[in-house]
Amino acid sequence: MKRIITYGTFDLLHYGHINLLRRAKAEGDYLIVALSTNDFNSEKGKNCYFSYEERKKLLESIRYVDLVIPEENWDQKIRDIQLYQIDKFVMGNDWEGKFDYLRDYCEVIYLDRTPEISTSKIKKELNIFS
Ligand code: C2G
Repeated sequence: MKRIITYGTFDLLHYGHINLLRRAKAEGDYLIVALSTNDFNSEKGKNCYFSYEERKKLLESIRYVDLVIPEENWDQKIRDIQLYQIDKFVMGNDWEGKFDYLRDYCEVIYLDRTPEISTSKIKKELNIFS
């Protein structure tokens, strides 16, 4: 069974996120999403609309997602890959190259982002100031 992992905030879940999750799952059989906690989002400088629990519920309702775990810091990826016996680490290509160090532990794949949609664009167009 090929086990995949991906990381993110997934706030104001939109079809760009779904495109990523669908293609990540297509890389294997079991997809784990490491979801940024509220505290880690503060560290990332992201002001989330939905709480961790709300974002987790949304992700768990997606057919491509098999497990959601908390992402609490930048440094947990190697531990996660070993703990969950991950075969492939998948991220959108806005992160191209940033996680190549993980190639010592598993395959690293960067997938094209869905260009025309983003949470910040949604907030801007709905006039929600982050
Ligand atoms: N994404 C995408 N297309 C978009 C928007 C996002 O493919 N239009 C992808 C991103 O490339 C990422 C995933 O969806 O792989 C989640 O996006 P974010 O929630 O913005 O994740 P980010 O804040 O970049 O967190 O340790 C890694 C970080 O937690 C990544």
